[in-house]
Amino acid sequence: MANLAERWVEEQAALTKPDKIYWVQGTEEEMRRLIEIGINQEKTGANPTFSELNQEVFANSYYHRSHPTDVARTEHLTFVCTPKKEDAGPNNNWMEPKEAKQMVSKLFDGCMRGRTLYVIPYMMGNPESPYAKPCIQITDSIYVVVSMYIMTRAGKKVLERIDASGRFVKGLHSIGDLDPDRRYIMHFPQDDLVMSVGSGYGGNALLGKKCFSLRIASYQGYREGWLAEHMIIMGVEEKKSGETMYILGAFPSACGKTNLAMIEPVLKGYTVTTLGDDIAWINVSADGRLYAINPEAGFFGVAPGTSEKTNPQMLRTLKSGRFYPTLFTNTGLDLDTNAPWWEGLTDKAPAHLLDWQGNPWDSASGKVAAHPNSRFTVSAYNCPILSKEFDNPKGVPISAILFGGRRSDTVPLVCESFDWNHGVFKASSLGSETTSAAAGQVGIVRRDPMAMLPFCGYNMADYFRHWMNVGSRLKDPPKIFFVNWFKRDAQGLFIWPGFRENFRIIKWMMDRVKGTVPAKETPIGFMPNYADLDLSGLDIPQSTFDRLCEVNPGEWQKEIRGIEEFYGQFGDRLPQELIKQLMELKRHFS
Ligand code: GTP
Ligand code: SPV
Ligand code: MN
Repeated sequence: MANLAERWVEEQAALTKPDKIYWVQGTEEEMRRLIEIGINQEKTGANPTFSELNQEVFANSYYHRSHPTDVARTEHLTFVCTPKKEDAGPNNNWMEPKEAKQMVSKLFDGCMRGRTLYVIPYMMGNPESPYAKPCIQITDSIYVVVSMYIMTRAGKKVLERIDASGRFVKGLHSIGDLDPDRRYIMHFPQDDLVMSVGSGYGGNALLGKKCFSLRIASYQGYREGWLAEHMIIMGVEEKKSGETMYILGAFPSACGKTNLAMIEPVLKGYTVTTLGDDIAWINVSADGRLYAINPEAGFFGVAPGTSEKTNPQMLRTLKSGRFYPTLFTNTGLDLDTNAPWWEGLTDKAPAHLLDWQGNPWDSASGKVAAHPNSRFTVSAYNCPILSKEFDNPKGVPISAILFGGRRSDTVPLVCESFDWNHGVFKASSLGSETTSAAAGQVGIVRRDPMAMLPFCGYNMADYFRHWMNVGSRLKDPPKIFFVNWFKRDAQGLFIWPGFRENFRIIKWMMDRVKGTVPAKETPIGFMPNYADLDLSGLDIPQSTFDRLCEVNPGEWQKEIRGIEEFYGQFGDRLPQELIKQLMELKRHFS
């Protein structure tokens, strides 16, 4: 009798009817071969799947141009299919599971005719970790295969693990015909199953990432007592004491996680190491502390804005090419050097540039050369500051959690919550301006609790309760902080310089965790005194600081109305504690 994995693959092949089935082994030599096929034979829309880039500028790198309508996650086509609609919650699109499977099965029927079906066995998490999960993704896209090879621990060894455990997370993926009208990203939390058709874009197509490690895993965590979060994991070592503090940070898509995860401190005496830039799985240990692992093995990061000045460690990572190939998707292309280019990489654009769609770029056109959501895909092992704890099966102990959003007004530069439940309340009501990481209007404030609105695989009211339950199991819960790097002045310019300067705020948070600095109590939490922030070398006078830290009653009254409206959708399911917290906040501003 065929084993579990083979049987499932056979069933999917019977549905999708590929010409060939190929089981990915996970070797470097194999990836070279697949990239070659992507260069010479396989097209994505009108373009070859890959073209080789200048290996002297970015070693071991390849260029990919997507279909022009397939450039971001499509949240309106993403569904959580639980038997009961209430269990998916108002935060998810919902379809009845049987109906959903029938509907997408029609799109999968025969969709791989003339194509090869690739079977990718992969692990999320270091296989040595008790928290790691074996998975299989099926796909008909070579771009997806190579991306999964970079982003996960892929290879046939995983099959032994599946045989031993009898359980794996299933992902069926086809790019279909890349038509947005026939695109669906369907999650079946009860079946550990994702079915995704019609897109080759990261979060829609690399099913180990948002689909499994957040949507399905958040539900697993809810059932099993742990958390799957849209968070970075960073270590900050104080050179003097040799001590390292591990910090988690959640920000919505394209709001600064990757940059913060590998920040090069502007203050002397500290070293930052990176453990993750997008996803954290967080467990409560026997000693009542939070421990986090990053289930991923690579970074799928936003290209625009990445430069020697803003994120030097990422540029080093991208130039390394040491362990795995690096992909650039939908950036511009410098015709003179055959190197990728994006807005912000250099002050001046190259003289001869193709835009992300392959057309000659005209600097006078006012259009961008790189798509705002153009991305790189690069192995974490190529990062020079990867933490030596990256592969620690247990994860790292967490001392602080920070949440941030993109807000032009209202939300101050930094604020510390009074305690765990207050932190959960503030995180549950977090607002952020939308970005180009998801299709739709950009710059609209929406509630994005814990930066998980598009990624929580169950009813968020239950999720908030779960967060409070986790807190009640902790001996000495980490402090929870809120930051906003994106406050703007009347001209629309960012007031805070951001990027590497953000370390000054990290330093203040660490001082607060250690209890070495006092803070001001305000209705929304504890805030820094001007004198306690190290702003040396920056031109930030007290008046600018006051603007960055302003708590404006009018703005907060509006904020409270937004929170009330958001909470209203959850009815009785919303924990009473959150309503109590909201009432308390309201009392201060009425
Ligand atoms: P996802 O991969 O979508 O989850 O995004 P992310 O949260 O990792 O965001 P990332 O660090 O890639 O940053 C997104 C955009 O914001 C990039 O264009 C950055 O250059 C820009 N950015 C990051 N940090 C800052 C900051 O401190 N200030 C300002 N003004 N921009 C920033
Ligand atoms: C995000 O949108 O939050 C990302 C990119 O990290 S994607 O993997 O496409 O979701
Ligand atoms: Mn993300």
